[in-house]
Amino acid sequence: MIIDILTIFPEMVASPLEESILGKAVERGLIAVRILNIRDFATDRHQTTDDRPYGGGSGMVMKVEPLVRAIAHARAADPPARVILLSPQGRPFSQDVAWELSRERHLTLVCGRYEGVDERVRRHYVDDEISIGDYVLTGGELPALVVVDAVARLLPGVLGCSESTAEESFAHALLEYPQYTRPDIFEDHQVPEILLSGNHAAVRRWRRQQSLRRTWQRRPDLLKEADLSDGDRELLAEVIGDDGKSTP
Ligand code: 4HQ
Repeated sequence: MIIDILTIFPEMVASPLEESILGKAVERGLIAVRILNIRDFATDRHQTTDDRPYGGGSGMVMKVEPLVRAIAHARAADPPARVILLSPQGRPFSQDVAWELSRERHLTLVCGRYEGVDERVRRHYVDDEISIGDYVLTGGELPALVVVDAVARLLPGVLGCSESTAEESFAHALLEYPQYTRPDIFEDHQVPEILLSGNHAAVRRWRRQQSLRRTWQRRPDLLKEADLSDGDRELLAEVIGDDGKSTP
């Protein structure tokens, strides 16, 4: 998959793409990330990318010409890009949206700054608009990295075979069960006995029950979407009323 990131702060997005799983994915050619500086597409002497808003008011607006030239450059590639603007007004990003984007061959992520981009860019030159959440950031760069990270890990070969994204999508809508590693006792804190038992069926049951309980306690909204089996309902009934803080 080709991913372009259009930004006036290329250094802000570069290093996260060099580390760890994303860095490996790039090295192995599973994703090709091209960071394009919008400033390079400005045509005036000062390479201006922003200007004052028509109608007055505070802050600056990203100019239409450099953005449209940068987008045209990305679209001219083969295969042509799906162009996505990161903005609080976009459709909410989610695991489902990440799966959807993972099926594309070429994405172009447009990062705005200041008060945002000229409305004509949004209306006529962008295919999709995505928000990573209901809070206000200083620019679209961090949201673009969030999207790249969530999408890249779904591509075949990006994760080691131990972490299965298909399994994840199956279990989807439930929170993860608690994880422990050595030592089995740290200060006063014991790892739940069942995890040391070697009883794989009992461990599976306990983990499923923990996922259900956590989801019930912290994200009941997710539980409404999950299709629970009769067995799940029984597991949940056993632990409803637990405060989630007591030792399991
Ligand atoms: N911004 N999800 C303002 C965001 C944002 C978000 C991006 C701030 C664009 C101009 N983007 N700029 N939340 O807060 O995507």
